[in-house]
Amino acid sequence: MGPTVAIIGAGFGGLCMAIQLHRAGIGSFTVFEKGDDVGGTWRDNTYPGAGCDIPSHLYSFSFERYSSWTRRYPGQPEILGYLEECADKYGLRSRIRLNTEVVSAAYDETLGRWRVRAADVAEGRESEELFDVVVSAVGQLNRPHLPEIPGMSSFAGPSFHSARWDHSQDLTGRRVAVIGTGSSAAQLIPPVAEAAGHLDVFQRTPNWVIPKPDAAFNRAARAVFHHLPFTQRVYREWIYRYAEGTLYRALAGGWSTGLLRKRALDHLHAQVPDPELRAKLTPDYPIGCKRVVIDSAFYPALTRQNVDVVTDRIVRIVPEGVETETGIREADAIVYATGFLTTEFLVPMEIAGRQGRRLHDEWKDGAEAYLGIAVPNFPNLFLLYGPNTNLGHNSIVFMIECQVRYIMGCLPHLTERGPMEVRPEAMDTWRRALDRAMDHMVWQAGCASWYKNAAGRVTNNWPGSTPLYRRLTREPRPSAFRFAR
Ligand code: N01
Repeated sequence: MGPTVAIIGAGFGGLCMAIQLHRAGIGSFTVFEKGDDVGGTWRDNTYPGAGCDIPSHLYSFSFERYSSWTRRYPGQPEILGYLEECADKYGLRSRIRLNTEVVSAAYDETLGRWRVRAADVAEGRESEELFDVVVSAVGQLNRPHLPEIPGMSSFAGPSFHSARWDHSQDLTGRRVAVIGTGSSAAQLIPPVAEAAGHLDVFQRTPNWVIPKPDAAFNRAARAVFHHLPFTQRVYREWIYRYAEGTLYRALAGGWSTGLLRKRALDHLHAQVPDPELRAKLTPDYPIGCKRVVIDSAFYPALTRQNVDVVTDRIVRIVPEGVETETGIREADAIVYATGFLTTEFLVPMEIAGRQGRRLHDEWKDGAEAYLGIAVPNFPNLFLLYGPNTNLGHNSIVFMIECQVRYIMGCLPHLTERGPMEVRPEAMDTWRRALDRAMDHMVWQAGCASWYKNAAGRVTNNWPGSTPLYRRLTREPRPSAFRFAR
């Protein structure tokens, strides 16, 4: 039967955890999901053009390969469909409580179990249940960040965040303002530019952009993937190695930094003939310091007659549009493609460990976790896609699979020896190793990014290669943990 497990979130992480528990015959798990369906980020982000800039064959579970991907780079509906199929195939629907938000989890030391409180999203009614293990799978990019620009509420037209797209608004022929030029903006700007009468793109900092060599898989290619499954494995391995070999080395300051920079500058030159616009779009910080945008439609959209790239500082939002230091740019609708509250891990849940310690107090200087998975004083609490496990170069699904395997490896230990809690010494060693590795990475200096907290500490990214992470998480080392028995 095994321990009872509460999984928080039904996106890639939560579903992966649930599938592996199901496969291992550990039937007593419940997935809490505050949304009305599975899919996590792929349920939330429905803006036009939403998709993944990591190839589909890599951005999927290694154990659940899918021969019917229609494109090299999947669109949001296809990824969501994949996750829904996974939930159905493993019969997980009955284990997932939709529209149910975990508000708190408190470790009961007497019982050695977690008291998980969840609220019915519609009615607010709360209930509490006991679990042996809690696995948080809430992701890093689940809470939209709206900027604090004076006058935002005075705007006369519709305004919304990219991750909360208002599909009731028809932007055809309208004057649209998009604030922000990160990966979400780069994807939504081309279709919005095509529909809008006029589009103002408000860019605070230019991004490095490299091409996305997207293409449809024709029927022949799909048939090969379907009938010769090893070809999918080979293809996946090839993309994976490219990401590790070229992209990771660039982020780690290796020889490929110059190559990647040249690729981005060549891309800019090839797609933006106007030198004035090109100058606006040329970043002045090291490539990779912010997440590199991977897109081939973004620059062409910016060169359209009906699009202006506005770099004047935004002063305030006024009823008729966006006021910058040089005047008012009128708009009928505003899209905030302004990112997410990325460094506030597990917010707004209240998590209390031994002696009532609040996780958010423990993390007041920045979230951290041993292997990104375990936190001292929080027995039997495990994190998926936790602190320092984001990647700027490869598939997060890979990291999630490593973490799920590790947690599965912990279950026999905690079943046999009681609740397990990572030792502070193991955490200290881990922190020192991370700090040393971080020194080589491009994220540290030269730019602001969502990878860092207010104090400038990189709380989100994994500074090593993914093969190294896979090695480190291959199986739990019991000596790193304290057990109740
Ligand atoms: O958010 P971002 P995103 N005034 O934080 C600007 C993943 N993702 O949603 O750079 C004016 O990157 C801000 O400007 P600056 C991917 O990991 C993946 O685009 O801070 N502008 C920036 O331009 C990605 O990195 C896919 O100066 C303001 C933008 O808003 C992550 O999600 C697709 C502002 C925010 O960019 C987040 O991407 C999409 C202000 N007050 C997203 N505040 C895949 O394909 C913020 N900005 C896998």
